Amino acid sequence: MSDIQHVPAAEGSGRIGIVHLGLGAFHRAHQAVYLERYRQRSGDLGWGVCSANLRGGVALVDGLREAGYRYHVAEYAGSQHVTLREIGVIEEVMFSGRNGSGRWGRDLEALLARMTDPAVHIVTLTVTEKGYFLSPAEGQLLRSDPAIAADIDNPEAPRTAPGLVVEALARRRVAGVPPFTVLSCDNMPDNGKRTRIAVTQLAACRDAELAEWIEREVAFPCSMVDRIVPAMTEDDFDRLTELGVEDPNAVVGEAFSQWVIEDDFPLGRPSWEGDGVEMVTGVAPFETMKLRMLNGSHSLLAYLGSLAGIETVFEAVSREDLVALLRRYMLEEAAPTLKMPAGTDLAAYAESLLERFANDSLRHRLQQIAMDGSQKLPQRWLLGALARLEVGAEIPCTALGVAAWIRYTAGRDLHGTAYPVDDPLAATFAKLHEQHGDSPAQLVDAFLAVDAVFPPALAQWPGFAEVVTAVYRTLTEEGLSGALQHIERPSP
Ligand code: NAI
Ligand code: CS2
Repeated sequence: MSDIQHVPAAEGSGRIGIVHLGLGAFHRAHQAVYLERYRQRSGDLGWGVCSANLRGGVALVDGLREAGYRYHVAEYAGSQHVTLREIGVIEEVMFSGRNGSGRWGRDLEALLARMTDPAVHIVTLTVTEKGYFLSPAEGQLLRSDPAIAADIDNPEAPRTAPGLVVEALARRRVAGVPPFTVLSCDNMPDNGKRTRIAVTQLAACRDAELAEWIEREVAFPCSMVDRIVPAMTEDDFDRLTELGVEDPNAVVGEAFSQWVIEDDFPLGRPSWEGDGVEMVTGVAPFETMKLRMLNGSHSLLAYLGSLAGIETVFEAVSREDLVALLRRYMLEEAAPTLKMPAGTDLAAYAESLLERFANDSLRHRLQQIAMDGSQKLPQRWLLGALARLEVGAEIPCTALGVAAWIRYTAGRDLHGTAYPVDDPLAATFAKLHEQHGDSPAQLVDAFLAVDAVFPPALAQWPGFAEVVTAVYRTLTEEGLSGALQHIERPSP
């Protein structure tokens, strides 16, 4: 490493104005960095963050408390340049999940009190797609999910993110405190609108008037978030130690970062446009572009690469055939489905993504990206694929991706090596493999019939199941290289 830049945290502590749900790697390396930069630039200490974990992540909460709420973010621009930032803007951390003895809600009352505090004007979320408890394809609240059912039965001691938001808003309403703005920073299409649906549908289960008040009074702006922040590995910690950073709460990411937000904050917000945040009136085109091009490519690499025993994104894009697949997917199957503002150069965007994937300082594990496929596929591939089919185009790359994902959910790669399938629907998928594993055609049909994932219009599109089945066969019989060559052949 030839160029290392150190940036200390702003001096002093401030007032908490934001509560964040989902204290994971991404929040620490994205939102917290923007707010730290805002604090340093403006000197305004009014937008400190209380960050909470609701499910897992208690060690990080306790670790940050022990470390006096300071941690580091290493931003790598390739292997020659790294910026080491100290972050101090997270000033309070909480854990409201299940503790070691199985009891829920360690800091729950303190968290709800903080969310009810009139000084808190924004609640942000990165709880992963499944943390909203919406059916992935239709975006409706999963009322019968056990966690949501528990929040319906016992709304004052919520366990889910939507449950916490509903209870906090209910308490603010009773106390005459105006509602905070709810800002989802998860990789979902229309993430604000989806969050609104989760929150209002859950509120309606307890009190129709509360649901109407939320619908009327609460702002749920959408946002597009982008920064590649892989889960930390031992190797990452070792490299930080070599750079003089001994920090168990540190996180690494790429230097690139983007945040586009719809400007709808009735109680105010930090003037973070000075720190690179793009405030817009409609975020949808950017969100869809990022989901279909970046995340769609990521998912292609995740399932195809994992099946072939490839470990990281960097390793995957070291293969020319996979890079060719991504280019073709992005330019022929994703870009034509996007309606971008004039002047957007999608070919240049595709190339910039390939460059970012080739960052040799990140160990972005394909198995991490492969997680929760059922929650990710509709917005990354399936809606775009349907749009292409509707105009008579072919979708060989997406069909290969779908075949690879189906095969991936068997929990064994093409060499027979087993891995855990981490997905809320993993048990359903295991059963489908058990029942139809011997017949690719039946297996594909059974998967396409899972309407929580596949929009019926796509599943029933004439010929779609056949294309997926054919490429599934090639993939399992001839391996990754065979399947990639197969889709390169012009159609007869
Ligand atoms: P992480 O694994 O470090 O953290 C996951 C967070 O989600 C933890 O705080 C965990 O407690 C919480 N969570 C998981 N399931 C939950 C549930 N059912 N209910 C409530 N909370 C739950 O992951 P990371 O990197 O922080 O990513 C989280 C999300 O951030 C992603 O799913 C994505 O939507 C978004 N994101 C991540 C990027 C990245 O490169 N890591 C980039 C862009 C967006
Ligand atoms: C990845 C994303 O884990 C995944 O599914 O595709 O988290 C990706 O790294 C980010 O969206 C980049 O902004």
